[in-house]
Amino acid sequence: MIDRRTLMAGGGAVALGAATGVGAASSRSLAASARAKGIRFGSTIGIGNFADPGYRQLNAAQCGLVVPEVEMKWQALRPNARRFDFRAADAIVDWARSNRKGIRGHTLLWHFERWMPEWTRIHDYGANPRAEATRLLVEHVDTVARRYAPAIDSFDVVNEAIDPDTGLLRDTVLSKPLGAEATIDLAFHTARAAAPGAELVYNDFMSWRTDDGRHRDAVLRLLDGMRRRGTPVTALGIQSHLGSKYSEAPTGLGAVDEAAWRRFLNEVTGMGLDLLVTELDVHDNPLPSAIGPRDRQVAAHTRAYLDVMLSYPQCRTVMCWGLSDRYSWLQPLRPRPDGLPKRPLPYDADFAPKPMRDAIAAAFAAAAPRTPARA
Ligand code: 9MR
Repeated sequence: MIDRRTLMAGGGAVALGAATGVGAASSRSLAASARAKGIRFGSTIGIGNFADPGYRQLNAAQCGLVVPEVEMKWQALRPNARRFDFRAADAIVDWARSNRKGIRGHTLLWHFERWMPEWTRIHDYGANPRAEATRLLVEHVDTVARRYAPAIDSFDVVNEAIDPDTGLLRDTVLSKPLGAEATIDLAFHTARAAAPGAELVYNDFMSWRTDDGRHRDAVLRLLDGMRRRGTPVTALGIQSHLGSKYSEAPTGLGAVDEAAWRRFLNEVTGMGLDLLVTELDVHDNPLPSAIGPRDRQVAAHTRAYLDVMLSYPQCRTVMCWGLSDRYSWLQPLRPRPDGLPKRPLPYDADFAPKPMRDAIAAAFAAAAPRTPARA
């Protein structure tokens, strides 16, 4: 027979577990499970969810590392050519520091025209557009990296510079007068000067999918070129939006080519670069409506993927792109055909742990210990 005290204690643990993800079944935080192997675990927080105290508490309990979802992008920091607005980014940095979390910076340059602020397109670049584009880029990267370098030891310097369909470098209003390669190089050199001790990352969404070979090859060409030119990139950020591509697989999460993926990772690490999982989530549109089978497939896919990634001792950072299904970017942007809420993250919409959370913890438990990241 269970007495009242035991019941109360158990009930308390369950209630606390639902709120913080720290319950009887998962008493060790994901950050602690990762840390035991020299890995940093974290997630993105920011616009739309940072104001939720329960969600901040979940992040505080589970993460050793946070990354602002939008607040450090040009679109958020630069209302116009003359001014920076650091308020939203500072609020996250202050919260992370007071909770003793590491912080990643995302992103000093999203090299994708669509995500540059509108004013950059109507800006007067004057008689020497090359000089003005250089001035704007250097001013931005230098100001942001210098301001946050004391708190941030890892920056996504350049994000998504490649068109995955053509394998060619994109162009933006800044890179047209400078050339795409020169723009990317300048961002890295400027970041290095402003944040001498930081990990400098090229971040992109090439994946282990069978149909992603062109994107993987293009990333290798870019990294190899940077290495030959002496561009100070130190790591590849692998976004890891699993299962996502434009075309939906009719069933399951799409075919993966683990051998090709390992060849890719071998090439990247062979260049002396570290690996980070920067934006893990699972786009579950092609999976069944029923929650049980759906969650199991999401978890199995996550586990298989992390086992490959963590087999590389150069992989010392794993970040989810959100912790709770309530706040996934995929929810509004890629709705399921059956209209049901998506379940792409380790915690459900009420912050209760899901099988994906167990899969991440199990992958950390199975991983070999590694020399911790610099921070
Ligand atoms: O999740 C982010 C979403 O809230 C923003 O509206 C969007 C534009 O800033 O960016 C999303 O995050 C992206 C990240 O910065 C880069 N990789 C893909 C992410 C999902 O689109």
